[in-house]
Amino acid sequence: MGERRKNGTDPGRETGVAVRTRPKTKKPSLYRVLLLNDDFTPMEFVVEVLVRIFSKPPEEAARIMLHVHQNGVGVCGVYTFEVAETKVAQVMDAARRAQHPLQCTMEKE
Ligand code: TYC
Repeated sequence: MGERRKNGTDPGRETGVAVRTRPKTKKPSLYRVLLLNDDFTPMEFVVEVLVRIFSKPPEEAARIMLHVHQNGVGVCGVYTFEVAETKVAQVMDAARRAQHPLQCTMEKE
């Protein structure tokens, strides 16, 4: 007798059109935004960046800055791709304007 198949799964007639009433949702990939240490950017500037661009409370900003200072690299936040990209660009722009060599990058979590 005929085998029962889910809607839209007849192998010869597959159209690729979603037919589920409640489509499976896909969680967006997340990206870590990283600050890199250097010998020249003032500590105060890094703290200001973390407060202004990453919305960190001043105490947490100071803690992250010191972690980067001591370990060479640190996470300032985890965001979806476009948000992470925007934060990196904002940091690099602020550093360039202030003529500090501060570097910021992102990596997939
Ligand atoms: N190492 C810098 C100094 O001693 C401070 C610093 C911290 C720079 C974190 C960059 O991402 C950084 N002035």
